[in-house]
Amino acid sequence: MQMTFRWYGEGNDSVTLDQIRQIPGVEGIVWALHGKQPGEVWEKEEIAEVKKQLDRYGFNMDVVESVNVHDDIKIGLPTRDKYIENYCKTLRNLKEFGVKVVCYNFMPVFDWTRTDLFHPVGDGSTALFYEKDKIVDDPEEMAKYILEKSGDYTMPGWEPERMAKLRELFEAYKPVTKEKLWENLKYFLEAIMPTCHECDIKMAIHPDDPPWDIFGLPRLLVNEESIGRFVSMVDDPYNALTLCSGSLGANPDNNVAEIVRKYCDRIAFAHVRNVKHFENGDFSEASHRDCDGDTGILEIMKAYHDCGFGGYMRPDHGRHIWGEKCRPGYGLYDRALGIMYLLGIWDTLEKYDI
Ligand code: CS2
Ligand code: MN
Repeated sequence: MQMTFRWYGEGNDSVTLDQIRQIPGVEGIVWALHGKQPGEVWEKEEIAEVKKQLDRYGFNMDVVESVNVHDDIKIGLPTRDKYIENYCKTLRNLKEFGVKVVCYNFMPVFDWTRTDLFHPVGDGSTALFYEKDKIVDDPEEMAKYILEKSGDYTMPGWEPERMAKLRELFEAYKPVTKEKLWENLKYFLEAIMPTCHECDIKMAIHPDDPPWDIFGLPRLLVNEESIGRFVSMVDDPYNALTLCSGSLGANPDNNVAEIVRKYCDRIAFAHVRNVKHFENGDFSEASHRDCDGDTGILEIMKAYHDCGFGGYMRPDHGRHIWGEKCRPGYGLYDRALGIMYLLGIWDTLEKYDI
């Protein structure tokens, strides 16, 4: 297992590389060109600039999160082939810099959705929160709220330019049923697999968050069954998973550790995040400590260890603690605590062979 840390880039993150370097055990930075629109080619000079920054601190750039997929590909429009071609160009450029894993998602319109970005946890800290009843029919309301609350930083998938076109986007997705979306995902993957082989880059899909249909939009990767469908639909080692324990774990019916055991050979990238459920279906994100949530962090780490997981791992969303001003879910302090907890479990499993 190789520990990594997500960083949004210079001038785009409250956390610095110098700070990340002081967290024990971090070998690589999970990065992206956040200024790029889906469908645009990532140019070599732009990638080289990030490499220069990471090299200064001895970090690798093996994992990208995310190269976003253009809506025309998800919707299945004729223009998708042009965007697939651009995607392949980006993969070829990334290969030049040694990138091994590209994380992406196939969620229509929105990336992850929460109803409160700074919900009090009860100990003075705040965390991302999902209140079922607050999911109103009007996604524009939600977008307005999220944009207002995310402060100076734009969150991936919730860019203001994108939100301005929300109604149009919803209209465009109208004919896309769940089955159609599966078909479009298959088309995309089959088209890019040869380039992935050529470049030795694994495509690692991130599950949908939350793992259920939302605002009438279909969601595909939500449980064990759908993950099974995904890996067999394009049965290729380069068609891989970003196994996000928090996304899947938002549904109490999902046993994430079991999913890890079942699909470990296809997991290229592990996101470890803890979630606490409430009886009415609401959930809150929690510290990475096992007993602070219901995701089963110890079981999950044991599952990875038992399977001899050799891929990349990162702590996922953290709480906002000690008054830190940061991107929602992506502060320094709680994710650093998370890393120490995860590495503590891992080192113990390694040393005592349990
Ligand atoms: C999220 C997502 O769970 C997560 O890691 O913060 O924004 C995630 O990066 C994307 O869904 C991956 O494409
Ligand atoms: Mn995740």
